[in-house]
Amino acid sequence: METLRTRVGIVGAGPAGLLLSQLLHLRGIESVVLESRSRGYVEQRVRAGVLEHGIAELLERCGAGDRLRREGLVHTGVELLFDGCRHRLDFAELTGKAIVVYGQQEVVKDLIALRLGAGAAILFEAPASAIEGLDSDRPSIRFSQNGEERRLECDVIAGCDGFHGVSRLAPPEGALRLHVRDYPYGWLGILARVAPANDELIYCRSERGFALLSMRSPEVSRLYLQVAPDEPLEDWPDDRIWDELRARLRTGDGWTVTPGPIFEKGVTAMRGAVVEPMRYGPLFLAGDAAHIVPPTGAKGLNLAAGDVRLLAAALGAHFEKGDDSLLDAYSDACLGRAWLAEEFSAFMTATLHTLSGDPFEERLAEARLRHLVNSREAAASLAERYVDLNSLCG
Ligand code: RFL
Ligand code: PHB
Repeated sequence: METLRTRVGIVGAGPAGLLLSQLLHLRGIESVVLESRSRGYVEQRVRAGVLEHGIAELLERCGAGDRLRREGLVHTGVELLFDGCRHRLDFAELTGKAIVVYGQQEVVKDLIALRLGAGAAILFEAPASAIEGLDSDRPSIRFSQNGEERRLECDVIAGCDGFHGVSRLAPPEGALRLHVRDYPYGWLGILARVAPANDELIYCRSERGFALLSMRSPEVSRLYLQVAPDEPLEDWPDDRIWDELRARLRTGDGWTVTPGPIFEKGVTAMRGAVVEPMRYGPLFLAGDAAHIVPPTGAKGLNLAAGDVRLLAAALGAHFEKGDDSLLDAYSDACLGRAWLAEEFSAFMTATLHTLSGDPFEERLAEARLRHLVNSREAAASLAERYVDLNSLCG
C-alpha cells in the first residue's frame, strides 16, 4: 500500500479542515487534507450564512477576506417578530460589533482557492476509512483514492470530518463520551431568487411555528420554516412554502415577504451533540466532528472556526517550541465554548419555536421575548452571544 507522510493529517475539507490547513500554512506547518466528496460538491453545499464579528476578522487576517470584504453583508442588528410586531436588536449600540452575512459555501470556495493557489495538498474524492495507531507514535489515516487503498502517516491528526465522519469513532470504545439532545423540530430551508424583504435577518415566533428571513445577497433570499424533524419535502410545493412564510412573517402594518423562484430546498432535523473530551492522544476533533448545535443561534460554523484557531496556535507551539501546554488545554477550552453555544442555541430554539404541545412552556417563551425587548440588559446578553460568542471564552 502506498504510504504518504505529513505533519498534520486533516480529515474533511469543510470550513474547519480548510481553515486549519490555511492557519497551519501561515505558521509554516505542512498538512494534507483528505475529503470524501468532490470539489464541486463541497463548494455547492448550502449551509450556514452568519459569521460572527471575530470569525469574519479571522478570515480576513488569514488571507481569505477579499471577496468576503466585497460581497459579505455587514449587519449591525437583527429583528425579532412576535405578536405581529417587529422589534430591532441594535448590535452596534449594544456591543459595538456587527455580524457578516456570507454563505458558508463561499467561505469554502475562498479557502479552497487560497490553499490550492499555494500548492496545498487537498485530496478530493479521497474518503478516510480508518484512523490507526492512535496508541503508538505513528498514527495514520487509511483512505482510498482512484480505487486504491493508501495510508497517510502523520504526527498529529485533525478530525474535521463533521458529525457523520470516521474520526469521532476512531478512539477505543468508552474513551470519548457523546452527549446528545434531539429537538422535536426540523427546518425547511429555501434559497429564492428574489430581493430580501428586509435588510436584516428577522427571527419570527408565530402561533403557526418559527420562521426566519435571511439572505445571501441583494438578489437572493434565504428563508426557513419550522417543520417536523422528518417532514417529507414532497409535501411542500413552492406555493405552499410561500403561503406559509407569508402567514408566519406577517405584521399588523401590512408588511410581508415577497415570493420568487425557489432554486434550492431541503429539510434538516435539529440536534445538539457534544463529544467529551475532544482529544484522544494525537487525534484532535474540531468543528461538527466534536459538536453540533441547532441552527437557531447561527453558531455551528463559528464554533468550527474557533476550534481550529486554537488548534493551529497549539500545534504552532508544539512544532515550533516543543511546548504542549496549549495542546493539553485544547479540549477543555473548546468544550467551554461549545457548551456556551449549546446553551445559547437551546435558549434561542426554545424561545422562538412553538407547537411544543406544552402551553406552560409557550407562555415562558413569550415572557422571555417580551423581557428581551423591554430590558437593555437582556437584549445585550443575547447580542453579545449572537455577535461574538467566541470572544467570550478567551
Ligand atoms: P462540515 O462542513 O460537515 O465538513 C466536514 C467535511 O468532512 C467530509 N467528510 C470526510 N472526508 C473524508 N473522509 C471521511 N470519512 C469523511 N466524512 C466526512 C465531509 O464531506 C465534509 O466536507 O463540518 P465543519 O467543517 O466542522 O463545519 C461545520 C459547519 O458546516 C456547520 O456547523 C454549519 O453549517 C452549521 N450551520 C450554521 N452555522 C453557523 O455558524 N451559522 C449559521 O448561520 C448556520 N446555519 C447551519 C446553518 C447548518 C445547517 N444545516 C444544514 C445543518 C443552517 C443549516 C440549515
Ligand atoms: C442562514 O442565513 O442560513 C442562517 C441565518 C441565521 C441562522 C441560521 C441560518 O440562525
